Amino acid sequence: MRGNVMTDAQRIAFETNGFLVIPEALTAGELREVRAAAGRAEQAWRADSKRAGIRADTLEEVIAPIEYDDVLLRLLWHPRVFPLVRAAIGDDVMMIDNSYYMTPPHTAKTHADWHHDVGLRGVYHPMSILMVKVFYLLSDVELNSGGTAMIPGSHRLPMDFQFPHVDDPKQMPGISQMTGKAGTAYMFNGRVYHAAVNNESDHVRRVLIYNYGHLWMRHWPGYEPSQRLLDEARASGDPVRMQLLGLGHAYSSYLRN
Ligand SMILES: O=C(O)CCC(=O)C(=O)O
Repeated sequence: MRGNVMTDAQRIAFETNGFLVIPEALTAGELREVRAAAGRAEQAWRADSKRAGIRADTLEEVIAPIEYDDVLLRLLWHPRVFPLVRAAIGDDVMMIDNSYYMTPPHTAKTHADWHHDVGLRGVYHPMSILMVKVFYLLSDVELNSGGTAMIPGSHRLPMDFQFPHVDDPKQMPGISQMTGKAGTAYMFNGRVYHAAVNNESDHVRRVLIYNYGHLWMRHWPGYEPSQRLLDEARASGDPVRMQLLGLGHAYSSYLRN
């Protein structure tokens, strides 16, 4: 693994809290381009109800935005964010799933109550990182915008740790809410206990999500890359692009540069 990609402050934040905020991860120009691409994806998705996704009052999800537009595909290996993910996961990093979430205004309840994304029941191994998820904010997110809330340090707790039950996600003790301007990114260890708070604002909350794990894992069911994306990745000859889409030997491939 390449060293010194994270600053000391980033490394300490990620190890102790389990998450890291990357302000201005997208430049103004990138944000414009990504928003336009996400808008095109949303339009195509809305025009065809057979396209995979969630169409609910609490959440609209375009499944696999990387299939819709190369701008959204290339965010998988964004030059300021992907090196941080690779530093956290290791050189066998692979994409697990990817989504475009649109949380409607004034949701009656959250689309995602408190949970871990990953963890091995019966195995307490707090130093291992199985998944890292990156969120890119495409809209400004404030405390009441339906954003992610996390419990700092909860990735170190065993899977059977008893968190209190709360009716409103914001009532969970000790939470830290992810807020920021559009263009901000944050990444977190999938073992961190997290939720989305209710969107009490007048605005749709828009985020792109890229989830990463190891090449020996499987893509989340329903998020497997299409044959077209795999063929294009092979044709590109780009080892990062190929491995992120799952091409390589599960037990011996890894990125070398
Ligand atoms: O929408 C959010 O902020 C939370 C999403 C979530 O819980 C997840 O991706 O696992």
